[in-house]
Amino acid sequence: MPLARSLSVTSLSGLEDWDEEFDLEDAVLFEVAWEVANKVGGIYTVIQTKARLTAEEWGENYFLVGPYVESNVRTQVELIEPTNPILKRTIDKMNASGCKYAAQCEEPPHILAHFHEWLAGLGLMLCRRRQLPVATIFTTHATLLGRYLCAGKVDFYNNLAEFNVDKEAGDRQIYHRYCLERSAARCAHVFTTVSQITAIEAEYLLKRKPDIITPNGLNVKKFSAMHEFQNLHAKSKNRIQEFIRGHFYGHLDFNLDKCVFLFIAGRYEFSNKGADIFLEALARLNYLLRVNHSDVTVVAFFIMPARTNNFNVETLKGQAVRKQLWDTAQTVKERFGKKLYESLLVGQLPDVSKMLDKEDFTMMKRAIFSTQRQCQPPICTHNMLEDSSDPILNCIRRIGLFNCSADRVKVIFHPEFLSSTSPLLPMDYEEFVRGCHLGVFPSYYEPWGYTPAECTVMGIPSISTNLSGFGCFMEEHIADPSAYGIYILDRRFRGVDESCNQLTSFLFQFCKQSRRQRIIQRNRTERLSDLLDWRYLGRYYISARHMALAKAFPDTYMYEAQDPTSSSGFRYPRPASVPPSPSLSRHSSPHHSDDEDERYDEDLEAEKDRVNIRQPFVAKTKAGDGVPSES
Ligand code: G6P
Ligand code: 1S3
Repeated sequence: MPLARSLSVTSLSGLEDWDEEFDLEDAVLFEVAWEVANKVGGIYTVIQTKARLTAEEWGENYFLVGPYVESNVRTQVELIEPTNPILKRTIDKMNASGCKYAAQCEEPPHILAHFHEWLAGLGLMLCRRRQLPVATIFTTHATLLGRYLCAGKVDFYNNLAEFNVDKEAGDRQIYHRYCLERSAARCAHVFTTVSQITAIEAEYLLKRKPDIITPNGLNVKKFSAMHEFQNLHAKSKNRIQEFIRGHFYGHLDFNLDKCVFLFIAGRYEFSNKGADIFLEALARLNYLLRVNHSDVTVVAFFIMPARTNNFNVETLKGQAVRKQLWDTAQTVKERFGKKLYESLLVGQLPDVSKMLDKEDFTMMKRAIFSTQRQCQPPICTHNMLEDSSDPILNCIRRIGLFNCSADRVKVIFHPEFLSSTSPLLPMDYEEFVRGCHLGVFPSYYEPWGYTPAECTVMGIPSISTNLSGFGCFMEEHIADPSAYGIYILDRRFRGVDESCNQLTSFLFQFCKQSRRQRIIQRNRTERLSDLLDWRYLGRYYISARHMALAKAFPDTYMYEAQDPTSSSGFRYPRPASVPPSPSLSRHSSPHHSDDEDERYDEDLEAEKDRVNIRQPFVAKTKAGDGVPSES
């Protein structure tokens, strides 16, 4: 029997060691998903951000397979010829005669195919059904039934063990899709999911416990100047403020400098993503800010795509009016400047009372007149196709947050993903997030949750929940998450009303922070980014791949699983400048000493080095341990 090739690393050192120690040259990796170069939701982000690290490991033997969508191919794909002759021949044959399996080649490579979600699951089942020599991995990013059950009025997490899964899937007319998902999970050599909470869900609903949890990472951008992300926040915030000036024209009776920008973004699943509880909490916050005579104004953005037929007139008009005021001010400034210049040229100080003439005043009066407005600033930026049944709009109608003057909380619903080419708010999502103060994601169903993770790596605090993969992951790895601007709402052990009160309290405390406290908190938030970097989290995918290869080709590969306790060594300590008593640090208002934070930074870096948080790894036990039996 040929000697089994070990796929574990012997030290927790850098990526380069992978290349030196493991020869994956005769193995080929296919990663198959509906969202390859096709943005629908979070899986696109997983694949897109992970690609660079995976390509570093697999080089030219890494292939992504997705749907052929002409517009996406044109904008996202560079067409090239495959260099591997076997693959070239295979692709030629496929092109010539449809998607037929061609493998009569002499020394075929070891094939590893990683399928994401039920949509790609059929390929996995066919590989197994036809007994192809392919190692398979199935990753589910959410279960179909979980998503459907949660969207209804079901106490999901307390009844996981009780569901009659076939009946529930049948009742919701998703039985065929459910069967695909369940079979793919059952057939795969290795089954993974994105978080512990979804692993439990999968065990009950798909009837297989995942072999490995593969949390989602991001490509963390590090700036050479440490505080560059703070400058970016200020820059992006200015642009959001410009938009607000236009949107609220005629009603700008609040201080923009004391304005706090909150946002929720994502797939439009009203209760799964927690938009319901967010709106309710905003109504309560509005009341609290009013009775406490707060000078803070909150603007809450809802960025969730719904069916529309374009921007509405009132919203576009707002930006046009703002632009007109700007142009008027520029014209008057130029005329003023010219008169000043002429006066200086002849050696005279100007007569200030004559610097603005009648024409200037007429121009300015006309501009001011254009800001007269009979209606309130709009809630929604677009014409909604289903306005009367839209859940966000209906909830706003019920709770009465209508952007009135007296309201301290204003709401803007932008039912389309953001784009830098928009005539309304010309910013891409990243710029927008950077300009906000707090991301609010109080999800009930959230296998991972990229939105709060994206906030974190940009140094923007966020609220997530202990029902989201991200929230649980942060709770596990950080001693005092809220001190770092990671607020984790309890939606697991509290009723809806109680959770809503907790959310209101988080928001109210946040609004009470001074600018300095917000700046300190953003610094702390940004320190967590290493934890969410693929350079660290990519190790779980590596481990899953090795496990699958070892299972499918035991004569060639050997998987050395890890002692699970050794990986959980890293935990961010409480920041040095937060008082140790939980009651004092409860709402994490950062009390501060610069020296303490500097010392803390040094300690933290040392701790990161100790557990090698920046490096990929696979630790080991004896061969075969941890490898599940065939299902
Ligand atoms: C960053 C900038 C500061 C700015 C601050 C505003 O830290 O570097 O110049 O004053 O953002 O913070 P705020 O929380 O009020 O938006
Ligand atoms: C799913 O997308 P979603 O927003 O429907 O997959 C994402 C990527 O794994 C995950 O972050 C999210 O929680 C899931 O819900």
